[in-house]
Amino acid sequence: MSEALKREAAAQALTEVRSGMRLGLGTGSTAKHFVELLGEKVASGLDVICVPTSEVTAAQAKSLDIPLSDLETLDRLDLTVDGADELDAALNLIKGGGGALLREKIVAAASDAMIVIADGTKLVETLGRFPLPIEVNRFGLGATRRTIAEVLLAHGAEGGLKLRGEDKGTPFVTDGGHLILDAFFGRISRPEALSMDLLNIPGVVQHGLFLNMCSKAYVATPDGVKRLL
Ligand code: ABF
Repeated sequence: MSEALKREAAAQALTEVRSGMRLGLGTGSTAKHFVELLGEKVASGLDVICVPTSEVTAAQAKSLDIPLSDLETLDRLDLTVDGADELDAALNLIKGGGGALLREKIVAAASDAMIVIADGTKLVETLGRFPLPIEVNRFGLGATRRTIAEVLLAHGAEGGLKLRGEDKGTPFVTDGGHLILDAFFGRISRPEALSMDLLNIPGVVQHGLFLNMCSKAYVATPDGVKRLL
């Protein structure tokens, strides 16, 4: 989908930002447009304080003189604006394709509201076409991988599990120093149960299912930006 459509979705989300707000800043190419447009507003006097969801977003925000803070200083945020890899009609999400899911989920959970901005290709009837990112601790990876594989089979995933970056010779390492296993489901029929089963595995740090966290979405399509509540 075109960058212009992503930018339009970002611009719509920006209309919800007011001076004095404490914002979570998302990660990914669509969130990048939001941060850029926010920087323009800050340059014209918008007074916000922001917590980035990745080192990449932090660097972009700093380059735009967007005031930054952290969740030690700000215990709550008013709004997080972030991208997604998939979203369904209930605004449940798969995130983490960019590898930032842990900080994204921490920031979203500390926010009173979360708006997702995405292009129309992210809308699905049932989550799972996009591989589910699972952030895992390096220690005991073999045991963790085996246990996750058992959980996947129990949830009907036949597509297996891949260590992100393995095919390139070096595993991807997250901002938090963890690894990511991508789980190929095809469709996730019981997301709440899967979420709990995965989080019960000691070596799993977090996963990319964002359930009941998103309150609104701006989805850009060739016919314009749709608002989903
Ligand atoms: C980030 O946005 C990630 O969780 C997700 O993978 C990504 C979507 O990227 P894009 O906006 O580039 O499609 O929040």
